[in-house]
Amino acid sequence: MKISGVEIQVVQGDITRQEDMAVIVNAANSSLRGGGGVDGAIHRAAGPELKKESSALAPIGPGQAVITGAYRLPNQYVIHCVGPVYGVHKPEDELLASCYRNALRLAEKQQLDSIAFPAISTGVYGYPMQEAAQVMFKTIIEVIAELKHIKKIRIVLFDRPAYELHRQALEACQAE
Ligand code: AR6
Repeated sequence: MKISGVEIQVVQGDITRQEDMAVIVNAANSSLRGGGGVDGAIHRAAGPELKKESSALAPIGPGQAVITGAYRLPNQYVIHCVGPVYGVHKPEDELLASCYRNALRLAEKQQLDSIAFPAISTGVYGYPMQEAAQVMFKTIIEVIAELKHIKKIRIVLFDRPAYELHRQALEACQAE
């Protein structure tokens, strides 16, 4: 789907295998030292140099984002966002929106043309996926008008139900 000249894609897959994307986004924690889920997969694929660079930028709070190199990953950069822990960091919708907004602005500042996101906060951090998907697409669509360099935004979902849910959420957003 194209909005204001930017292609928004929803795919099922692994965020560490997005060879054609300039930058991938990590759902990190404030220590930026790696962890489970997407964070673990990204650090494993990138190799130990990533942790050296990212942990030197820590701590960052919920809603914030920083950019590092991608090392052994097939991308140029990794943007590390810390999502809100659902029910703990409030207002969680604002903090989750900040992740997407800050990541897009960081990529834009680097003049990158493509960015891939996982569904931040929807795993260990417990954010209900339907609600999180609405915040994600609403924020992306709000920020799109600011973008000059980014031409492709890809949302990468690990499993089939998450993929179906996000496809429907994007269609619902466009219908509004
Ligand atoms: N590619 C794409 N999506 C994935 C992948 C992958 N390789 N692996 C998992 N997902 P989570 P959070 C999905 O828990 O909720 C870490 O320990 C997963 O199914 O990775 O923001 C950090 O260090 C889920 O829908 O991130 C933090 O401590 C989504 O990615 C904490 O977890 C996000 O799940 C962050 O929790």
